[in-house]
Amino acid sequence: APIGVFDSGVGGLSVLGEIRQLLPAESLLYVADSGHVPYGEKTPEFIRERSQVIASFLLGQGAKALVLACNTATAAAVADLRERHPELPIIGMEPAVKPAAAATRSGVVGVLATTGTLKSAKFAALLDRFASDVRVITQPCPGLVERIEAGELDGASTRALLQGFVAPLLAEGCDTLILGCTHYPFLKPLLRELVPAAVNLVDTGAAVARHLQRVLSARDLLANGAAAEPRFWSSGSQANLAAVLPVLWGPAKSVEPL
Ligand code: DGN
Repeated sequence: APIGVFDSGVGGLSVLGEIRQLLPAESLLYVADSGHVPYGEKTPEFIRERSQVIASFLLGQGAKALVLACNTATAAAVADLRERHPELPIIGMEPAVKPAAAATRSGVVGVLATTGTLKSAKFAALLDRFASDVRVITQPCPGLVERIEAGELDGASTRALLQGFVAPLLAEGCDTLILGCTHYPFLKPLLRELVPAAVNLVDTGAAVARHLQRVLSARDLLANGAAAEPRFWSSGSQANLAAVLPVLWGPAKSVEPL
């Protein structure tokens, strides 16, 4: 059976890539809720509703596990989905505050994420648990997700926008930046140009793939045999997802309507 992965748009492809690399035998299903991107400024109620609709769709496609490859959707909806599907392995994202607190030498950590993630109770609880010894500065990044959805990973407008978000964090002495949105790992090459080499960039895609592996293994759900071709759905423009897939994923795939 396949693994169902979803995001508000193309950001979750950064997580899908980590899953493909670690678990090449797994068949993968991906839903981009592009008809409703970005999630960052939507209400938690709206995001919970969308997550229910997409989870039901993926279960209908036979998914044996779900990955919410979106920090914003995880903060708003993972508890609700787990309540509705108590038997189903459901993996979510969370900004890498704990690894960042361990990595910083300056004691100042910056978090780049959506407004929704930063305002959530889940994020507040995460700070309470792991950020006692470090100073954490949060930076919402409105507009950045839209640039990545357009496949613009290093154009002048993306560069200017990102520079504006990062400069105040560097001025405050951050030596570690948390990429707290699954879209942002695609900006790592550009970020590396914009920040000093000593600054750590941390994200959670690889850790989430390892967690998924442990959960599937514990339930004896790991695939054996060859993976089927991955399938992609979009609730918005299929042409847009098809155009961005070669940049963010690999050889062009057909995109189905959701
Ligand atoms: N990719 C999502 C996240 O990790 O938070 C949200 C992006 C968005 O829709 N704003």
